[in-house]
Amino acid sequence: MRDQPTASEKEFYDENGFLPVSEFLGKGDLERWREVVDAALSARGSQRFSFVSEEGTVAPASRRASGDQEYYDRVFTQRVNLWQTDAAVKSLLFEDALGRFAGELAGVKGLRIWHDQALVKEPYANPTAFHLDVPYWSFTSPDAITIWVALDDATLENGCLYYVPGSHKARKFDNVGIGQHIGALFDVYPEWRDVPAVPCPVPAGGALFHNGLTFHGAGANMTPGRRRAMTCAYMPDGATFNGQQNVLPPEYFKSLKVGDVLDNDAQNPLVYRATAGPDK
Ligand SMILES: O=C(O)CCC(=O)C(=O)O
Repeated sequence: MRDQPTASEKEFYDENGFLPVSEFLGKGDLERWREVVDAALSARGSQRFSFVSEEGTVAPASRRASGDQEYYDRVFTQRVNLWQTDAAVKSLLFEDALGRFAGELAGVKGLRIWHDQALVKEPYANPTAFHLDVPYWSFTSPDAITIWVALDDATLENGCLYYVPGSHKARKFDNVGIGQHIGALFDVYPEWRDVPAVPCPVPAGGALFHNGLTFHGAGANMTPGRRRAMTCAYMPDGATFNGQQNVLPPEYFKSLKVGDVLDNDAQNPLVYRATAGPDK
C-alpha cells in the first residue's frame, strides 16, 4: 500500500479537490480487502449502521433527498462503520500507511476516522447524484478528506465517480440530498453548472481521494456486475460538533453540545498525527 503522496499528487489534489491513485493497494492487498469487506458485509446483513438508529435501517434524511428512500436504496448498498463491528475491517483501516497518505494529502496536523462505508453499486443501480460530503456530517471543516478504494474496476459503464475540478475552492456548505435529480446541486450552485465533471475510472486496487467539499457523483451501473468500493471519511483532529447527528450513536449525540471537540477515541479514532509542518 502506498503511504505518502508525491509532491505532484499533493499539488494536483490542492488544485482540483480530488486525486486518482491507480495502484494504491499493493499486490496481495486487493484480495485481502475484497475478502474482508465481503465477509463484513455478509455479517452486517441489512443493518445500515453499526447501531440501531431511530430511523431504523434507512439513510439519514440529510443524505438522501426527502422521501426518496426507495430510489436511494437502489443507488448503492451502503453499510456504515464496519470498523466498529468487524475487527478485520478495523485492521485494514487502522494501517498507518492509510492515515499517513490521507493526512499528508489533506495537509492537516491530525486525522480521525469520521466513518467508513462500503458502497456497492449493484447491477443496474441508479446513479449517485452530485453532492458534497461535509455538510452531512457533525462537524464543519474545509479540510475533511475521503478515500474511496475500488475493489472492482470502476468504469464508465458500471458507475465510476465524477468530480467537478476546483469546486472545493467555493468553500461553501450548501448541499442537496442524493435523489433522483442528479444535477440538483447545480440549482444551488448555478455558477458551477458549466464546468464539466471529470470522470474517474479506476482499476481494482486503485483509490480516489477527495476533499469533503468537492462536488462529486457517480454514474449508473449499466452492467450485470457489481461495483464494490470501500471508503473511509476522515475528520481533521480538533474539529468541533455542529449540532447534526449524522452517524453519531444516539447516546453520544445527546451528550454533546455545539462547539464540543469531537475527540472521543472510541467513536472517532485518531489515525494520523503529523510529525512536523502543517498548521491546519
Ligand atoms: O460510490 C458512490 O457512488 C459515491 C461515493 C461518494 O459519494 C463518496 O464516497 O463520498
